[in-house]
Amino acid sequence: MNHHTQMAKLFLEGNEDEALQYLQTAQTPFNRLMAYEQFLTPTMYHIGDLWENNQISVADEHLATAVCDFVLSQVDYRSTKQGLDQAKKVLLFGVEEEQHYLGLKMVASVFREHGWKVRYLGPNLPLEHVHKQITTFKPDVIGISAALSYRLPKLQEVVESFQKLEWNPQILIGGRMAKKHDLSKFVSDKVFIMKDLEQLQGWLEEDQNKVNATSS
Ligand code: B12
Repeated sequence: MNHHTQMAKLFLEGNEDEALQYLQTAQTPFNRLMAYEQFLTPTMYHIGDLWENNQISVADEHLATAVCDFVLSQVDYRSTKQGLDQAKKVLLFGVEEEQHYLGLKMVASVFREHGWKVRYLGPNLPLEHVHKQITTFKPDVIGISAALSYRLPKLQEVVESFQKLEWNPQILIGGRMAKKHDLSKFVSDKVFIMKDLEQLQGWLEEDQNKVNATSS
C-alpha cells in the first residue's frame, strides 16, 4: 500500500493519533513542506476519488477532513521567536462560498516558516469583509484560494478590486482551480498563479533574495 492509501485508511477510521504518527515517521528527516505536498494533499485527493466513485459517504469524507485538519495543525509551524513586527505580512482567505480550506491552511504554515506575519481568514469570505481586514492589516501579499471552476467570476472581481489598492500588494492565486484551469489572463507583474506549495516556496525564496539584494 502506498503512503496516501495508507493514510487515507487511517483518516477514514478517524484514527488521528496513528495518522499523525504515520506522517511524522514516514520521512527522515521530517520535512514539513513534503509532508503537506506528498502526504496530506494526495491523501485528500484520494479521498475525493473515493467519494466521487461512491466508495465512501459524505460523512466519511467529513471525518477524513477533520483528521487531516488535526494532523495539519499538529505539524504546523509556530515560531516562538519575537520580532515579527518587522516581518512582511500576508493575508490569506478563500473566496465567498468556497468551503475548501486545507490548502490555504498549508499556505499559512509555509509563510510562517519563512518568517512572515500571517493573517489567515479561512474560507468563504465576502469581499466587503476582506476589504476591512486588508485596509487595517495592509498586507504586502494577499493569497486567495479557490477550488471550484464556478468561482471564476468571484475571483476576477476580488483580484480587480485588490489591484486598485494604493500600496500595490502582490496577489497570489492558488487552489484546485489553479491546477485545473488556465488562469493566465490574471497574471501581471503583481498577480501570480501557483499550482502548489513548492512553487510558493520557490517564489518566497526568490522574493526574499530580492529583499536581501536591495537592502545590502
Ligand atoms: C474535503 C473536500 C470537501 C469538504 C471541504 C472541507 C474543507 N473545509 O476544506 C466539503 C465537504 C465541504 C466539500 C464540499 C464540496 N465539494 Co469538495 N472536496 C473535498 C476534497 C475531498 C478534498 C479537498 C482538499 O482538502 N484537498 C487537499 C488540499 C490540500 O488541496 P488543494 O486545496 O488543492 O490545495 C493544494 C494546492 O491547490 C495549493 N493551494 C491551495 N490554495 C492555495 C492558495 C495559494 C495562495 C497557494 C499559493 C496555493 C494554494 O496548496 C495545496 C498543496 O499543494 C476534494 C478532492 C480534491 N481533489 O481536492 C473534493 C472536491 C474538490 N469537491 C468537490 C465538490 C464537487 C464539492 C461540492 C460541490 C460537493 C457538493 N455537491 O456539495 C461542495 C462545494 C462546497 C463549496 N461551496 O465550496 C469536487 C470538485 C469537482 C469539480 N469538478 O470541480 C472534488 C474534486 C471531489 C471530487 N473528486 O468530485 N468538499
